[in-house]
Amino acid sequence: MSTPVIGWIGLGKMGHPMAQHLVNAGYPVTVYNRSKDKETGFGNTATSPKETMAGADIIFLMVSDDAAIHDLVQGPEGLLAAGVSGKLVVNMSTVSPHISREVAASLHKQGNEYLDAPVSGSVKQAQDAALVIMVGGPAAAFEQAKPVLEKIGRLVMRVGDHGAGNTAKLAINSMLAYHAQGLAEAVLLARNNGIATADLLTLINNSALGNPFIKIKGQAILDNNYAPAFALKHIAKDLRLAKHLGLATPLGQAAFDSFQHAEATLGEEDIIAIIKQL
Ligand code: NA7
Repeated sequence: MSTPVIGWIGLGKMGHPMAQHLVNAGYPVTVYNRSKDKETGFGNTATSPKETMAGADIIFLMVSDDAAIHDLVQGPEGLLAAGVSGKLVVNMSTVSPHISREVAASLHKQGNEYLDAPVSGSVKQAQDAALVIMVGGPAAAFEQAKPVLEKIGRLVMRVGDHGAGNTAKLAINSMLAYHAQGLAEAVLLARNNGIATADLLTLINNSALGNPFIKIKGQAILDNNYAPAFALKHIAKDLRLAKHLGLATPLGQAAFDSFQHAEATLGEEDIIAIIKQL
């Protein structure tokens, strides 16, 4: 297939570096973001999702949540309003499997294809093109998107049909919530009993429990730096979505309660800001 024309919608903390990789790889890319200031630096911009859809072969979405997808797809200036066919929409946002299946069905009616392709990894992995990308949707559409996704991720894997990528992502992010809360609780237990946080983190990072997440978030606790790499409000959303999938285990319920409670005051800070609530 000749080089596909790319439409990219959503230039937040994740979407911006991801779209930039596709520009750097030589794809013709047109971007759209609701707040126009975030489009600065990109050559080709569209005035609406509808225009983005009409002008591209593969249209990527990287936005906050189900409500954003609903607006961008069904809205008066949304993807469906373009009334075109033969396009592939790849939704990389973390959303519910339910909305993925709904959007896939609406797009199919017009003769378009859809993949859910959420990512594991945060801003650093997005900047390094090292995301782990899990895909739900038909194999043929997957093969079409794969070469483009490989410019953004270090692993691109199809796990099933529409919604399967979202389901895998929610399982992973429930575990992410346990890691964040677990690290915070261990630091507090040690600190309250006279162990320096720096010492505890050195021990953890040299043990079997040391991993990139614990290393980065441990450093954030030491630096008292809660600027969002992965905003706490996003994990609160993911746990709500996971609950709809049946998350009701002891850890799952505890993490759900903890992050819902923290969202009102700490939602705009990083996930590890959960330590401030505890
Ligand atoms: P950010 O940095 O909070 O960015 C969110 C993006 O979503 C940003 O481009 C927003 O546009 C856009 N957005 C949000 N709501 C809407 C609506 N209703 N319509 C159009 N566009 C919207 O999030 P991240 O980049 O960190 O995360 C993106 C996804 O990856 C998310 O699913 C995470 O869970 C994982 P704005 O600039 O506000 O106009």
